[in-house]
Amino acid sequence: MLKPEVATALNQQVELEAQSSHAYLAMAVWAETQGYDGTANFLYRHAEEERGHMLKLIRFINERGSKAVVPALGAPSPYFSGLKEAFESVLEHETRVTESINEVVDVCLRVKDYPTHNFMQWYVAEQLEEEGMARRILDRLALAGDSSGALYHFDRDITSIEPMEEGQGA
Ligand code: OFO
Repeated sequence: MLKPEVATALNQQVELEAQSSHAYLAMAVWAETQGYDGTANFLYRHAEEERGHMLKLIRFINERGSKAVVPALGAPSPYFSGLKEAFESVLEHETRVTESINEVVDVCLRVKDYPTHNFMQWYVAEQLEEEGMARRILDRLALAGDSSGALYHFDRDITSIEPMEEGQGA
């Protein structure tokens, strides 16, 4: 059975992963309705990945004899002024997720829960990649500026970032 402080920290992480999935889903809808189809596909897949992160935590909590809590979620922001604002919000979000994962790891060390500490290392590595990916996307967007031609190419090419990220994350 998980120690109560570890179960609480993991369930808070479940909520944050669920919020991430929800936020990226809303962002995908925004991108699709703006005509950014490549970005929308990227974000729909990213929303699925975050749901996968949530499920992995839920299964772990239950397997360790505790009970996962399925959280209530608020509606995420449905509007963005452009791709730059959308991906700035992705980076902000991922930075928050990283901080939260580090806190879970801290709790595990404090109460000497080494199996959960070991389990969380997958998330530590995943966050490094996700933050890196968000930064690379923002770099590309900075190069594109306001040029509609460059943004068109960005939208067409964004999916090419994914296989590398997924391959590294698995
Ligand atoms: Fe990108 O948040 Fe999951 O781990």
